[in-house]
Amino acid sequence: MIGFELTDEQREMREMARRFAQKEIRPIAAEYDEREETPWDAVKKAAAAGFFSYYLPKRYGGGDVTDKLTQALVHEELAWGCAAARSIIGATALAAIPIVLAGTDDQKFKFLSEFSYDAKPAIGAFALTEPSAGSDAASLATEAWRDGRHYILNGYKHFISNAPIADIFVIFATVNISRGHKGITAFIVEKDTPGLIIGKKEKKRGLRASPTGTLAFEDMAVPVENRLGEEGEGFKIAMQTFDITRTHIAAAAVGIARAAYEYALQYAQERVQFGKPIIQHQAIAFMLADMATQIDAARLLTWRAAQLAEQGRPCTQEASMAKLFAADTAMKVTTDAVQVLGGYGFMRDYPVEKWMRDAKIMQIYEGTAQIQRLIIARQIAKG
Ligand code: COS
Repeated sequence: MIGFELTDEQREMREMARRFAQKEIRPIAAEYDEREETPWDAVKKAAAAGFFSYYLPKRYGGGDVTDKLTQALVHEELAWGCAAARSIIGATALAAIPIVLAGTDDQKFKFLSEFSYDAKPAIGAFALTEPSAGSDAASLATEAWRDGRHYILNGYKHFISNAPIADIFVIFATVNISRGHKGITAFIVEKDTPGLIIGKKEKKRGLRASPTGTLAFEDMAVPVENRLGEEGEGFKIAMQTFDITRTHIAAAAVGIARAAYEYALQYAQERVQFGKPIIQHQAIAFMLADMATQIDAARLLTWRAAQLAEQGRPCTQEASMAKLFAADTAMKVTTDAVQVLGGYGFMRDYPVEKWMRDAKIMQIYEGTAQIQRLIIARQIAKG
């Protein structure tokens, strides 16, 4: 039985996220994009409204809205407001979810509760990527040596979302590089840990209000009780996290595409050329028809992946399909929206070119489009 009806709770949460995005995020999006600054005011308001913690279990201070489809609805709305603001919240979830999946009760109490302070929540960062380990995450080289009650970490990470502003980091390092992915181990690290060096903030094409940066670890001592899972379990923890968060990215991509489509549709209804609104020219009408169809298809793939994850069923393939299709849709729809607006679309006085810049990273972060195809291909080959 396939149902497309949302429950009252899901509709309510979507409405709340929509109102928040309309009132608090969309109006400031262009300004913070231009200044490449973190929109702290919106971040604080988002925390007060519960967007940093609604999905965490009540036992650890969260809002207990653990339903994955509801999470997808929220990510779509927040990204509709501004994909950079959503990314600050999403990258924090990317650090919190491995703790939900693999943390001990003590770790959950300590760290998930910090993500749940509505007054000033901890910002999270997930540190996997290295200069020589991007798509090939298992080849990471940051090392962790056991020394009594501590691990000593040395290494370097880059392209880490939220790194310049994070309070809590989930860091992946290897305890034995010769063991490949079986040596990778996850650690929870607090920002004032000696030896943690927060490096330069990257300059980016899109998502410019969401800070991304580098991290270095110089003999950074991490207590054994901050190891997440067992030695060698880190890679699987990362992959299981992606099974959930790739659906968040897919939903965010749908949100960006919807923003651009709505704007282009309204423009096409108002803009008159050759004596009639341009939507009455088939060239434009068919572009809008394709945009609407692709957005619906991307959303349905996203909802399916979220629903499977919610039911605790395997969803690796479906999450990758959703992320792949939704990210490509966001890129195509935003590019076409610029085209519908013509010269206006190219100008920074209009929001469409920002959506096009923001869409690009959806095809790259949390696994490129090519990696999603690799995952799907491996899954279908397995049968
Ligand atoms: N859930 C649980 N376990 C998983 C899994 C999943 N979704 N995906 C893989 N694994 C397990 C495999 O079962 C395998 O375990 P065993 O050795 O016990 O059989 C192990 O992890 C290694 O898997 P695999 O052989 O597929 O690893 P690869 O090194 O070939 O790479 C990809 C896997 C390419 C999928 C992975 O490196 C990846 O996702 N890369 C992209 C990284 C990324 O998204 N970076 C962005 C960083 S955050 S912005």
